[in-house]
Amino acid sequence: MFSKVSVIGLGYIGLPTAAVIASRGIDVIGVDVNQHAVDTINKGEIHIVEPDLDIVVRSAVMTGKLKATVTPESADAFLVAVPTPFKGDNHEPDLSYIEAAAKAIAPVLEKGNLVVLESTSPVGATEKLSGWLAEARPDLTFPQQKGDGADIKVAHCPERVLPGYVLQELVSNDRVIGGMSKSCSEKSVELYKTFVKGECIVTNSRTAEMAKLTENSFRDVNIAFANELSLISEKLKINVWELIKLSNRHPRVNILNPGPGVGGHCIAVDPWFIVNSCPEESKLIAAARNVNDGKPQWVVEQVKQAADQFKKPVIACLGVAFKADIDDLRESPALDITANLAQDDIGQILVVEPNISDLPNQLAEAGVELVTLERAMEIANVVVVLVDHKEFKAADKTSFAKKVVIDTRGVVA
Ligand code: SAJ
Repeated sequence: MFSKVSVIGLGYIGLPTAAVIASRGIDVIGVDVNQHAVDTINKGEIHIVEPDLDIVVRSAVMTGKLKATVTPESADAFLVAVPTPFKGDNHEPDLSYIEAAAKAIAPVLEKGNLVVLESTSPVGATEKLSGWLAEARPDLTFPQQKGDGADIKVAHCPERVLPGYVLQELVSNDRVIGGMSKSCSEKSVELYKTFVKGECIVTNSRTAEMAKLTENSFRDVNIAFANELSLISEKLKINVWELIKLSNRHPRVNILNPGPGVGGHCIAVDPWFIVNSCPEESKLIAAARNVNDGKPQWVVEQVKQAADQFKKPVIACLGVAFKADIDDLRESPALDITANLAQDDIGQILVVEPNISDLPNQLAEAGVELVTLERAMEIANVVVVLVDHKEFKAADKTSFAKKVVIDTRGVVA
């Protein structure tokens, strides 16, 4: 029975998870090092953007089921959802946030507690987390010492929700649960069953870690294939969108969409965890990463060539978010491309981004202007489609015919 659950890290995964668990009538203590985030949540408001999250958080806080704090307190279970970025040229995973979380919860751990790592992690991170807990609490036993009989149960259950659909996917997605022992898995399933309608599938912690990395690498490799086709098609004067549509008519072919590069905080990061741990064996995964990372610069070069045709180029960049129909600009190739164009001073740069009301400083300070689609189509001579937002898909395509168009998303093509 779980009457009190603590969620460590109240970001894009931790906050929705905390709110959903609270909505099931369980007391939830959300812990974050960011005092501003804690204060915002305790007012029933949110500091991140995700559809309907504001409603669920407000109701959880108002009913007293969700409380945020900077200091961990005792609970039946602890879910750790902190960032795991990479550092340095070798893309080494940075586990410092997990280590800090372990040190923060160790003093309040009690016999019978469950600790679940949800952060996307390199293989072996859950065992490391358990090691840090054991170091801090020699009075308790952990699965690496006592297996099923340990005082504290430890597991990995990677988050798999798609930004923009987090609240639905938190409940409906299947969960992979990797306990450090059988009893660790069983206790975790019991916890997840309180709010997950999908299946909870049990494995060990290392396989669960690798499963998450594999999912995002699968996606990255397949997007890289599409991006590589877009470079080849440009050279061979073939419309890549038509090419993919035709190839996908084969019953066993399903090519993804090329784009300006891979953005977001997951797909462009997670494959490096595999490459870093097995560089010799991960040649395809590393090559895919490099193809996707190289795409923004290729787009910049295409735009420069197009702008060269005009005396006074006016370039409209359609979209700066990292993918369609969201306002998230973090790790966005579209934003990078636009910033690069502005920096290189190749002409007047306009941005159309229906999901934001102010440009980020980086663009505003470089003289970039945020305009409506109508205005952009009036004055631009080069139009660069960087995001397939619904507004661009719905636009009258005849107006594009008069422009030089670089369409990285197949919206006009
Ligand atoms: N993209 C393409 N072509 C495509 C599909 C995507 O260029 O055909 C680009 C998008 O424009 C975007 C990037 O890839 O820049 C990533 O977008 P996404 O929608 O594919 O994925 P994310 O990063 O928003 O979320 C992913 C999801 N993983 C998978 O679909 C395997 C999500 O389920 C994970 O929970 C999330 O990563 C995560 O947190 O790891």
